[in-house]
Amino acid sequence: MAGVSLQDRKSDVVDRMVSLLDRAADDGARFVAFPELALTTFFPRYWFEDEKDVGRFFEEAMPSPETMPLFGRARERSVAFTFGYAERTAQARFNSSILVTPDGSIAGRYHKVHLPGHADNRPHLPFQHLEKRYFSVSDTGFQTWPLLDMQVGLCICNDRRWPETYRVLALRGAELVALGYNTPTPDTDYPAPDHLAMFHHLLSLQAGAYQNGLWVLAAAKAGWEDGHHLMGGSCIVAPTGEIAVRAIGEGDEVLVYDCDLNLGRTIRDHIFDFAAHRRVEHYGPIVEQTTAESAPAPGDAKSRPVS
Ligand code: CDV
Repeated sequence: MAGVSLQDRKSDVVDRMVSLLDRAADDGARFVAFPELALTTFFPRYWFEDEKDVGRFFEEAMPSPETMPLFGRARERSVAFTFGYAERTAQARFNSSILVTPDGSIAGRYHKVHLPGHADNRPHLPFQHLEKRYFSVSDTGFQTWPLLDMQVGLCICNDRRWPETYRVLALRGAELVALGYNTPTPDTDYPAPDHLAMFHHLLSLQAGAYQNGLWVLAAAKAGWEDGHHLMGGSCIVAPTGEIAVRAIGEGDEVLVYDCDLNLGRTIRDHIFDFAAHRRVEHYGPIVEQTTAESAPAPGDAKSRPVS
């Protein structure tokens, strides 16, 4: 999807989503993936002092009056879909995505695990990344749900960079992982050559797909929002790690691919046959540590020899 500006009405954004869903359904799609925080601009780039200025970005009910037409059209077309939005519950605020069945019921709900950025105000930056201010860490964890004739897992944006995301979803039976993302360019927390942003995005998706033998659908909110740029690169990645289809531009665009679920089975029954080859007795630090042990200092007795 192209960007959504601060002035855009949610109902207009939903109209765009309905037309994209129609185009996908016309091309034979049975499941449609939309981006993270699809209904609004990527508001975590802004510091809002006053809580009342933040409320308009959040939904308390889903479907909401504005999103009802999307649920309705998907039901008419018998298409399942997923999209991301900012959710306020009685307890907390989450960066959420939902999985909706072809009959319009919500089969799954995921709250983002990996929240990038910071919670404090950094007004010196050209834009901020305040997910840690506006959202709580997930209370759902990574889950999968049966949908159509497959098992689907959800994650959101920054989650796609973490190998743990795909592995947990694969262990929970995912055959397809759908995610949306808003990736600002440049990333103010990580100044790096421009070409690395797309490379790291695709590398993460392709590695996650191959190492777990599953399909990955990645949907960007891309292009310009209020003078800020978001990276494109929406794509569908096969369990072989190959990109099956990829967006060309940064506007509203439909990518359709006929995903053969047996392709993943070949990988999971052989090179990544978890039951035969995983060695959990050697994976302890993955769940016991968040930080890496420090490398030995030069001159330390344990120091590695330098050749
Ligand atoms: N929405 C995101 O999670 N964006 C992050 C940026 C901030 C690094 C991403 O991983 O793309």
